[in-house]
Amino acid sequence: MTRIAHVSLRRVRLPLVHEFQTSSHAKRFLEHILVRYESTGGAVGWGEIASPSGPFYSAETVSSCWAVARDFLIPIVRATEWDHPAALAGAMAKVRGNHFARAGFDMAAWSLFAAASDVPLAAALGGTRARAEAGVSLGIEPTIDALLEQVASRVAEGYRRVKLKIAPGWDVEPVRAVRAAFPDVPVHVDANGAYSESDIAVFSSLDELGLLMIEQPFAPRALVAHAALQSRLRTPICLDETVEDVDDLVTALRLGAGRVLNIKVSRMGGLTHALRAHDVARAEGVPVWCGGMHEFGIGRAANVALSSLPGFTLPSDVSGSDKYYARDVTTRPIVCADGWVDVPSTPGLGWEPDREFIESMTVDRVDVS
Ligand code: OSB
Ligand code: MG
Repeated sequence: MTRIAHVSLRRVRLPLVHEFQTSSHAKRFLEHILVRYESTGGAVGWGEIASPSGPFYSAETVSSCWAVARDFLIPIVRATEWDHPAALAGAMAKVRGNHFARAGFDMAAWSLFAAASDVPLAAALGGTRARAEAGVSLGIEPTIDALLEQVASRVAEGYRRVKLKIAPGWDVEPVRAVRAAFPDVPVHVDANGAYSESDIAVFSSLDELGLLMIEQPFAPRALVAHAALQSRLRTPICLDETVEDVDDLVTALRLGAGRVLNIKVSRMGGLTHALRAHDVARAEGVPVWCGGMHEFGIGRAANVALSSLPGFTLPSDVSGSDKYYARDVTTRPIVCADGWVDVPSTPGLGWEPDREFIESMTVDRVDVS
């Protein structure tokens, strides 16, 4: 049985190498919360709470995660004895919602469990692939030329699929330009729920462009609208924000609201829940891929491990650390070579957190023993 003796939270701020435009503003740095466990037996685990700073992707923010972690999750973790990460996830499930916050704590349990069991995290999860196929996510650029430049450099780096963010006013025209300039590159688009049912014409046009998928066209809870759109399109709809748990997935599949699933460790509430979504999707014949939240090296390592599972048959958003950060929180960066990220075969997370660097970039801390 495992009992956690020490829990540390570090709110860490890293500069971004390429500022990206969100629906609200341009970002130049990101803050994520790193979670460190030490068990009574001396085993160590790390997790990452990769919430965006504002409540625009989900309802969570870095500050809401900080408060929920400090006031509710730390007490649960310190009071629970567990033999498997799923048991700790079960104890944390009495906290409603707050999936990003719970995901960081669940990830720390898995990385500790894998390290203490002397197996790689990927193997502990049931992963079977030696490498993860890497796609890259490109934000809204100031001009189409700037976007084409981004695509060219990422394709030259070897990325095997390009995802383009779209929003009203930045959709058919830039996507058509990318398809014309790079006809052989697999492309998909991600709307992050920015459209409504009155925008059907945009999706009819996108449907002609041979895209791999159209991700999250409508608002998260608009399941019926997604089903109606999917019935009119050849291009598969991929759900992201809509699916926060396995029940959402079952509902979406029953309604025909999508044909592909983006599994994010953060959005699902951790690796335990991501694994369950993978198993359900696989049983239903639904292809999945691993989405990202601009993770630092710890969350990114979990994404790589998850992507080694057999149902991850599409390229994941597992770019190298260098796409976002000049220096990552691990002693070695995560590297994407020729469009693939190797799944580590060393026990535990597979990358060593750089504690000195983490402390130097920390803007707030909590330590409970
Ligand atoms: O919808 O996939 C998304 C980042 C922040 C919020 C939403 C999304 C994203 C990404 C990031 O696309 C992809 C990555 O981490 O490489
Ligand atoms: Mg998305």
